Amino acid sequence: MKTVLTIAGSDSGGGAGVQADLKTFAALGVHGVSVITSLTAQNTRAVEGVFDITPRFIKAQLDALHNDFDIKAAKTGMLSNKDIITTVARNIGDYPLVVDPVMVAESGGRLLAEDAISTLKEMLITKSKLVTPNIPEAEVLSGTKISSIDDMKKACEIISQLGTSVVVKGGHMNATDILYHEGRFYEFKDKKFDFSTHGSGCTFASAITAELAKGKDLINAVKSAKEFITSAMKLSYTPGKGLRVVNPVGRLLRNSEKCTVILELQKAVDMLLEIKGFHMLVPEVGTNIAYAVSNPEGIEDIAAVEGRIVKSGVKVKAVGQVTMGASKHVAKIVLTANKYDGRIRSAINLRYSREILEASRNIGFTVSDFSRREEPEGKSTMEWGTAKAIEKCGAVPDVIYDLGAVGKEPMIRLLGENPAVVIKKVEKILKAMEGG
Ligand code: PXL
Repeated sequence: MKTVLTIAGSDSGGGAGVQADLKTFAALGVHGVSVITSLTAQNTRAVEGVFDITPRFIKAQLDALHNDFDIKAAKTGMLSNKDIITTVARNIGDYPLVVDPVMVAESGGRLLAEDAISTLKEMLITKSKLVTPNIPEAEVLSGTKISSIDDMKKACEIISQLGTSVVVKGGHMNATDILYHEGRFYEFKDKKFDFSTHGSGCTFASAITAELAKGKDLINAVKSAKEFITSAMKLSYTPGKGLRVVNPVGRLLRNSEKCTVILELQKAVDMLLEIKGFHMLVPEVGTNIAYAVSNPEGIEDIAAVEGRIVKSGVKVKAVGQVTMGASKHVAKIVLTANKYDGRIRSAINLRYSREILEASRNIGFTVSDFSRREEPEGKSTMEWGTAKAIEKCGAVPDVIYDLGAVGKEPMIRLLGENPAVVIKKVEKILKAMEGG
């Protein structure tokens, strides 16, 4: 593991500052060490207090780290005042430095004394490999007004005269970032979010620093960091009563959850194929069983069997592998049901028969239905039908069926929290049918 250093303030609310930096480092697989410059008494609504650490103790932290670690890259965030900047500049080591010229918190609190800006420029930015201002910060550092991409480029050139590469972040404008590096401009475009998030600047600079430490060149480090911050913003959340906070570990958790979902579903499919009499429940078009990650956003967040599960005689087999996005039909049922009840993440479709429905009712399953004849044009049948059946029932039922239409096989679907629960329902139905 490469060691990466953040020199920044603590955000007691956990969204920005050192807290965001260390989450980002962990998510990107580097060892994070920290020098804390200031404590803020802060939440998602406001900075309620600032307590600056003494320059002496900031030096003590730097010395302790230099005495032990081989630091590969460092970033600075909140530096609060002139003395802190001077201390950091005098005691920093000889590794690539990314300066995030933090001035004001997203909630509005001042994080850098007005009279410290020239010190930041002259003592620290001059030592940096990269400086990462947002538009208001770039206006202060360059002494220009920015309202276009050309203005951003002009500001880059002016700031770069301090002897550094510059990336001006366009989040306050059109979400295009402009990097100026060795005399050339690079544009990084992305989706513009219609909300702002607390901690995004810290996370972006930390991601660049981690990528530099891992050996990427500056252009590719910025490119990776842009992708990282975009997903951290997409997965942002509201832990308090104020601003949204970025989620640097969101993508990591999502990916690990996808692996768990695939493995669990694979196991469930193996079990399903072993159930005696299961072939009686498989429709002509085949069946599929789907399992979603928590809070799925699309069918790519839902695992199923590629090519479905099909029968020939009494033999039932899975055509392909369990993968994300392998089903449209059953996945849309799960997606829709999950919007009504976040606990529901799995479903299977079964052959329609009155016997199966009767068995379901006898067990005490809740049963609801929809009619394809009432379906409005231009809608996805599975989304519309699932919603219709749920609303009719007042909750997500165990069973949703429809009687089909011309060229459309009638169908039964079982829903549940996970594949194990759904398979239990399959087994109960088979048992009840045996008894009846
Ligand atoms: O996002 C800039 C920032 C940096 N450091 C600390 C902060 C903030 C924003 O609130 O609190 C400690």
